[in-house]
Amino acid sequence: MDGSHTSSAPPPGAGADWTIDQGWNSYSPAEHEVWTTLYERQTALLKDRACEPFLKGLEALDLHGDGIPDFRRINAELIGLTGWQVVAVPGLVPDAVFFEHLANRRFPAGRFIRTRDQLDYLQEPDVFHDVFGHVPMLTDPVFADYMAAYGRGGMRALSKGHLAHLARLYWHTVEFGLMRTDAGLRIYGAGIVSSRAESVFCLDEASPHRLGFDLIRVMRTPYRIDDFQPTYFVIPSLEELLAASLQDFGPIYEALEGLADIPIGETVPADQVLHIGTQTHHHERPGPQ
Ligand code: HBI
Ligand code: FE
Repeated sequence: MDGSHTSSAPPPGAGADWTIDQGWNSYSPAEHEVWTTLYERQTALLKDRACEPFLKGLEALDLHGDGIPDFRRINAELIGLTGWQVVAVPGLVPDAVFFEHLANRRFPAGRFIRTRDQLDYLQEPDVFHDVFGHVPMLTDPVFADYMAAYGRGGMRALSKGHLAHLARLYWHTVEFGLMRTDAGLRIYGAGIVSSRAESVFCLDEASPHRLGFDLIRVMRTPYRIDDFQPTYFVIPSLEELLAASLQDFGPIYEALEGLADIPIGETVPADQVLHIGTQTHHHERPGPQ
């Protein structure tokens, strides 16, 4: 989600940094029930699909399924683990606000939760996508450092006009990333772990390509916001992802100037191919061109 479309002034009731009080006491029983339904469904599915750091994060933060967690309780644990905290925001926030929060180890999470008839998909990240999807990985010190490095990189990219390239890095890792493990491919992307259908599609289906992560390749690859990803990028480890983010992006941006995007769903000879997908899912649903 690129929040650059949001207006630059925070909405009424929000701070200058767009944060609001979570207002945990004002959630209704029905809202807590939606969280519990989603939580129980996803945890049953993710046992052999999500990566160890994610599953350990779920345990460490005790995000068990009895309703929407109170950010204050999460933060009491999370800050001690990696210095991160969750802050409530009304919805998508402007790019500069988003990156500034990440650079300071604050994860901006929507406080609202989807309704029962939106269980399977919603466009804007709600508290389930943000807190169940993103926050458990922030208990891992390496990934926590990656997210802070990404925030700093975002602040720099804004000034250099390379935001689109950097957003793709976020999308193909933080939202839809896979990793190689001794037990096989595992999910670490928040957009996948918070989606029942995509948690299956990304690992089991022959349709999507699965390619080895390469920083420039990822930054040349547009992504879908309305459907499953046609291509998933696989990192060998969180350490390698962090190392890639800590290099100087100046030469990377220069190299990208002369490189065209790689059309969605296509592969190129330099790709490290783990699986060449049939692309049948996307051939049947061409989506916006
Ligand atoms: N980018 N500018 C901006 N603002 C957001 O709120 C935002 C984003 N990118 C990704 C994103 N939110 C989602 O990953 C949320 O789940 C955090
Ligand atoms: Fe997200």
